[in-house]
Formats: sequence, C-alpha cells, structure tokens
Amino acid sequence: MAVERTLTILKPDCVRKNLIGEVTRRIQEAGFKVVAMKMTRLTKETAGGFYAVHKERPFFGELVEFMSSGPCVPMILEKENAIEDFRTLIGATNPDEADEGTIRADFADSVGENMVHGSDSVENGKIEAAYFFTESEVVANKA
Ligand code: YYY
Ligand code: MG
Repeated sequence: MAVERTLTILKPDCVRKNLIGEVTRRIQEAGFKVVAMKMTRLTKETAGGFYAVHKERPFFGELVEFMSSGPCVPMILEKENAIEDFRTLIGATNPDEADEGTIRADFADSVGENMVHGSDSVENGKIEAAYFFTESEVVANKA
C-alpha cells in the first residue's frame, strides 16, 4: 500500500468541546503521523472557498457559518492508505449513521457539526493541504 497524505480539520465544535487532545490522540494511536498542524480561524470567505464544491447545496450557508464560528485545527496526516483509513476512523458524515467507536459517532452532535474533516481522495488531499499550509510548514515526522 502506498504512503498517502490526508488533510483533516478539527472543526470549531471539536475545539469548543476541548477535545483537540483526545481526537489527536485517537488519530495518532491509529498510526497517522502529524506532518503539519496549526490553529486558525476561518473567515466566511476562506470557509466558503474550502467547501466551494458544495456551494449550490442547501446546507452551504450553515456550513460556512459553522466553520467560521471559532478556531479550528487543520493538520496534514501521513500514513499508508491514509485517505481511506482516515475516513474509516472518523465515520460517516452523519454521526447517527457512523459506526460505533468512530470519532463522529462518539463526539459529534449533528451532520452539520461533525467534529472533523477528512479528504476524500489523494488528489483533493493535496489541494486541501495547499489551502492551509505552505511547503515550509510541512515537516517530516519519521520518529
Ligand atoms: O466529507 P464529509 O465531511 O463526510 O461530508 P461532505 O458530504 O463532503 O459534506 C461536507 C460537510 O458539509 C459535512 O462534513 C457537513 C456538511 N453537511 C451538512 O451540513 N449537511 C449535509 N446533508 C451534508 C453535509
Ligand atoms: Mg467531503
């Protein structure tokens, strides 16, 4: 299996609930290496740009409001098969449909406020990583 990178965001609900540490612990325990990380607050414009693919969807306005409602923690994660394995770790978009033991099943309140983002393909992961991080902010983590 190929080593891949995925972009996650610990969303504003995760930060508000003081779960940055717990969620990051689960991510690391599952074998992901953090190769970039920061705390930032998205504007409506940057949140809307990140989710531009959804701009015609009925939930877009609420999504942008939520994603810009407080600080969030984007990270680039590295692991074999990272894209698929991370989606498995976080669970389905709707926490009511997410498998037991996944991050969304355990911590998310609703489909709109679902704790974490995960890239859906290697290609999108690269685009999303570049949305948040410059090359010099990505650091090898081989320990
Ligand atoms: O990739 P993932 O986050 O699991 O779901 P997407 O279908 O890409 O939707 C992105 C984001 O939009 C989702 O995490 C919450 C929000 N959303 C929503 O509020 N209501 C929906 N019915 C679908 C998605
Ligand atoms: Mg998605």
